[in-house]
Amino acid sequence: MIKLPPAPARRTFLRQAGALGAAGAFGNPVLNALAAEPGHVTLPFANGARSLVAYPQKRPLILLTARPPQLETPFGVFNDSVITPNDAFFVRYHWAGIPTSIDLQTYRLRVGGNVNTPLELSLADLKQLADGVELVAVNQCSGNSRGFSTPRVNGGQLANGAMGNARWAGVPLSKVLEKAGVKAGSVQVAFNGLDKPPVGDGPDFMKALDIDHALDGEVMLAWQMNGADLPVLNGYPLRLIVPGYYGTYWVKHLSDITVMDKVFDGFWMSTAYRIPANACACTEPGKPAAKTVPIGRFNVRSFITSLADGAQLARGRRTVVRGIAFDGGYGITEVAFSSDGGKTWQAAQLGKDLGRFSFREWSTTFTPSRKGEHLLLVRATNRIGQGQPSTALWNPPGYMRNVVESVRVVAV
Ligand SMILES: Nc1nc2c(c(=O)[nH]1)N[C@H]1C(S)=C(S)[C@@H](COP(=O)(O)O)O[C@H]1N2
Ligand SMILES: [Mo]
Repeated sequence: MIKLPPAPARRTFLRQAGALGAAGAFGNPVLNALAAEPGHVTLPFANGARSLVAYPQKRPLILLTARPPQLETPFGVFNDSVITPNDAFFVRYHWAGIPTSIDLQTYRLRVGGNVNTPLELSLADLKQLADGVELVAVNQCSGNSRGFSTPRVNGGQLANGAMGNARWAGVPLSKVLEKAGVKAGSVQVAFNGLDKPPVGDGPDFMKALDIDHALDGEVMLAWQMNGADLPVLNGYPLRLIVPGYYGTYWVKHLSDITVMDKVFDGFWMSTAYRIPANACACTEPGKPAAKTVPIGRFNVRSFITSLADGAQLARGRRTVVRGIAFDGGYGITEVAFSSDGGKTWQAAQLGKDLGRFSFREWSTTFTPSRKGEHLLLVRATNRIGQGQPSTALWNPPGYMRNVVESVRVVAV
């Protein structure tokens, strides 16, 4: 049985986080640059003051809300390693009714609906059902970076830390559906987890995938993350992995899989997590989209991780600049870097390829030839030629931000 202790009392976490801060936050220059005072960070937008709070199985992370727990990864973590450690991985829930203890003796995954043989599988059954598979994949919240939207939008005011890259281990969803026997005429598969809205509060968090997507052999049921059991807050004992797709589909504490003979019309598909049905998934502020569709694959993103805004460099000295790039699964083919605000670009070196759903490391060098400010930019391109816009696209929920990112450094 895994038991989730209550979140630390405010005083405890401030003390813990404070001790950490005194030691220089994470010993990481990027994070330190953001740390306003021990145990706190100030995200670079209005009302960006946040506490760093250590939840069970987690190092101190940026607290967005306590009930439900919503934690953002301090950006410096992405410079430490291309794989996001489990204890630093972001946490997102919609309802405070999250499972606080899960007993593997009684835990069952139910597979039902439009199938020949409904199943009730223990985690042990599931592990024996098919050969295990592993995949490195990015999980990113639809609203990652929402706090930068201008004009501002409603929703969790996140900086760039509602994403993470992990090696997931489990079985393909297709194997489980094949075992149950999907009946002809099936249209979608719906997924539910053990968390519940507080009584009378609203619709249970459920998501659905089209039947072909669910059967594609890529969508996974994962019980491990980076070689360990899933942290409770990341979906113990089992979660859905939908490679290349926004985190909203990655249902945690998965308990029910229902094959549907019609389109699933639950709130979290039919009303929430929808984007304008146009090529940019964007609208003019004040002009609602005529038509919307469920959010889908990630667009292309890239970040400089090794230098924080305001970092000082020595004039004439060569500096290695590093970062990460990723997309919705076509694979990053090119990363370009500019040290003059986008007037000229140079190709960066791509790092080791951990698969087309993973963060891809990149690096290049920059030697500031004059004193003063330099605007560093990075932009990536994927295998099908998708890139990043140089001015931010906007939509009412603040989803899918992927503007070319910039870091202002000062040469002295
Ligand atoms: N059971 C359950 N699964 C869920 C959610 C939730 O509220 N409940 N939120 C989803 C959303 S919107 C995101 S972004 C991811 C976040 O995954 P993480 O908390 O492991 O980082 O979980 C998804 N899976
Ligand atoms: Mo999300």
